[in-house]
Amino acid sequence: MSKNNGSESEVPSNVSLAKHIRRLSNRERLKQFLSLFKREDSVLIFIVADPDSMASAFAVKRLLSRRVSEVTIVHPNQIKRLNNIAMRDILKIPLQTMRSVKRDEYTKFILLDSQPPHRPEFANINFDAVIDHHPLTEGWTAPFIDVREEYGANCTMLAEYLKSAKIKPAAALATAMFYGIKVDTHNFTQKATPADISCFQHLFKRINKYWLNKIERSDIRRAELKYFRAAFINLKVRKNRIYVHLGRVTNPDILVVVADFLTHVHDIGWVIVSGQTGEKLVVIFRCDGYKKNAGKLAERVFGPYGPAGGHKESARAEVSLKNLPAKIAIGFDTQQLMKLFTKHLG
Ligand SMILES: [Mn+2]
Repeated sequence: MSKNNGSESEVPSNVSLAKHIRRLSNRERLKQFLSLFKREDSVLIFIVADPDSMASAFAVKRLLSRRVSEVTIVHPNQIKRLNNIAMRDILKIPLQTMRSVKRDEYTKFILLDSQPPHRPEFANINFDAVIDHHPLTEGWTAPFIDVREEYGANCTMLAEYLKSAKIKPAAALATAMFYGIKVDTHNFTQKATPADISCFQHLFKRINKYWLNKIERSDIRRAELKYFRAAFINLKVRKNRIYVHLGRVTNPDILVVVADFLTHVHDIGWVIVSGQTGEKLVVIFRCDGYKKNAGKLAERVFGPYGPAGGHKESARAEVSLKNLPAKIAIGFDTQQLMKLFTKHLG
């Protein structure tokens, strides 16, 4: 199965295997996947923890629950986002760090929502199955490769597996997959297939909306409320634009939360929020996108000093304060932030 046929001998084997598995019906694909496992197998699932990958792992654990002796989910990354911590805890997704698990106690290895070259931690693992929706990478192979990059969410693929296995997900699993699809498709404003939409619709009647609300809203640490006070005290409005520098922040994620909050203000076209972590100035850009381009503005203003850019409606710059002109960098505040923009925005 994993061998190329003659005509494709130039093509790496993972490409033709992925092609082969893509052509199968959902039922055939499920059958092939399940045929990898025996009752006595202990299965280790690897993910880079985010909502889509956690939901995918949760689904595979359910799929294999009565078919193998054990399923453990591990991740190499630290889970920092509060929404993701809330998701793990509220839905009781059993996750362990990669370091806490002895790999030789397991007989089968699965990688979900990622591919071996994506992380150095995955490079020397012989995966039995890889199920992912990122563009197919080269230089690796596995007995089972299901990579469909057009899918908005990886857990949509797993929802198809569950459906073919006639498994109706309980509320926690349904909520996990529902949230995973929402996050990875940015509420269907980015890459999404009809399969993502139909799966989303199908899951809707099984989710717990209270859990979902709590997960979606949990994005502020109690200790971070002080940054809102700083924002209200320091913000300046000029020509429908809000500017604010929040000073030192322990985690730049709070800049995004404050910026997103300020976009709710009526008649405001631009929101520019900055903060300092270490010796770096992080600047978050938000605009309504109408005849505006946040990514281009970020590049124009901060490009000369460090990495800056993004999309039409949202962008980010992270520059070393040392790189800014001294008269701006010293005692950087909201006024200085505004000064940087007047040249470009008037
Ligand atoms: Mn994903």
